[in-house]
Amino acid sequence: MPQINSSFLFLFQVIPLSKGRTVISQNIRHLVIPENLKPSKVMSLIKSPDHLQRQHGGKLHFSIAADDKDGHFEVDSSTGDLFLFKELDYEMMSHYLFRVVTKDHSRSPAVNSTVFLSVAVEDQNDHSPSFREEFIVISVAEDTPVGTLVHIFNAKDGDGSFLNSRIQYFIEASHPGVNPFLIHPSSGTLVTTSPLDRERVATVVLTVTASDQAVNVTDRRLRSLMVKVEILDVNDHSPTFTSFPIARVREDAVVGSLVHHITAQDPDAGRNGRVTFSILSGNENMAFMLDESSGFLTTASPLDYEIKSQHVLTLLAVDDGTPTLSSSQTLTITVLDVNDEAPVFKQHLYEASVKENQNPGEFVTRVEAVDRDSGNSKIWELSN
Ligand SMILES: [Ca+2]
Ligand SMILES: [Ca+2]
Ligand SMILES: [Ca+2]
Ligand SMILES: [Ca+2]
Repeated sequence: MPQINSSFLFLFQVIPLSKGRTVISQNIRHLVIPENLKPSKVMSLIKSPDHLQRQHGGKLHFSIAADDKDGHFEVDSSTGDLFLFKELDYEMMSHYLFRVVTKDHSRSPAVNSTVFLSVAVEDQNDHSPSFREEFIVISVAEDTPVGTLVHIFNAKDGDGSFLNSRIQYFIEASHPGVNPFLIHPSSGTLVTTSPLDRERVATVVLTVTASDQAVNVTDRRLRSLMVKVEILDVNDHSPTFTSFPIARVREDAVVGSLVHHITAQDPDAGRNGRVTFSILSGNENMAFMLDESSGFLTTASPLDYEIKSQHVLTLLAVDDGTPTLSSSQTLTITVLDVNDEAPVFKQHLYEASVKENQNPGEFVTRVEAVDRDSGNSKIWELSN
């Protein structure tokens, strides 16, 4: 009889057989084999086979029951050594149960005995976690509240047992300090941990790593995924005027002359930052025209310092977001006087008389003329 390790389970069963006195004794032997074991001898089913064979006159014959052969295990027919013949794969098959039949030809009729071999394959960490892609792009609006779920990572690990396929995640940002995201180590959910601002950081590149949890830390396998997070713009800035709120224009400027270049800034992207201009109020008699996209303010009709020396316009800058945001500016335009008025005497005719003996330089009369240009009212005193 094969010598059996004390930890093995014995199952003896006597079955009445039609073929006379053949006795089949059944027992089960359990063994555990790591899945990465190279084909080799696994064990001896019989302690000291030579001795046993001598006892039985070399007439013991071992074989795996024909129905149980699947090519992974072989038994040496004379020594009873069990060989692993083909590599195992826990993920394909984690357990084998087969019978080894021993025929003792030294007796007549031959006596058969059967051993059940129960082979548990021990999982090795031979699969790495894997992501479906190597690079992904995800996008998130900049007004996303803190704590919002942005993405769920789901790496798979082909190992069959719990820890070898259990995955833990961690992330690293390509620019340290610029990482408004956190990943849950076991669920793989990516959430925002601080407010986003596209105008400050428009793109965050993360490396998401999945690691299995093999018992030996050195056996753990990792796989990484590059993630580009695009922060999508939200219209969260109003345009702000950058042009000076004061302008000057000569009163004789021809119609269409450039008065001022109105400019504004809006840091939002695309339509959210596209600014157009308009005159909200103060453009009496349509004196000025403002090009809504270029911001060029030109004269639209002749100016007259003497009629109106200062124009105060309220300008509006509006972006193209949804909804739109706007701001206004008061622009003061000073009309510069030009000497475009001839002096006009207050009287058509001045009469005066001069004595013939009057000394040169003595007062004769006073004539007064008015010039509508600024500061040009004059009084002349005529003297002899
Ligand atoms: Ca694994
Ligand atoms: Ca495995
Ligand atoms: Ca805007
Ligand atoms: Ca924005």
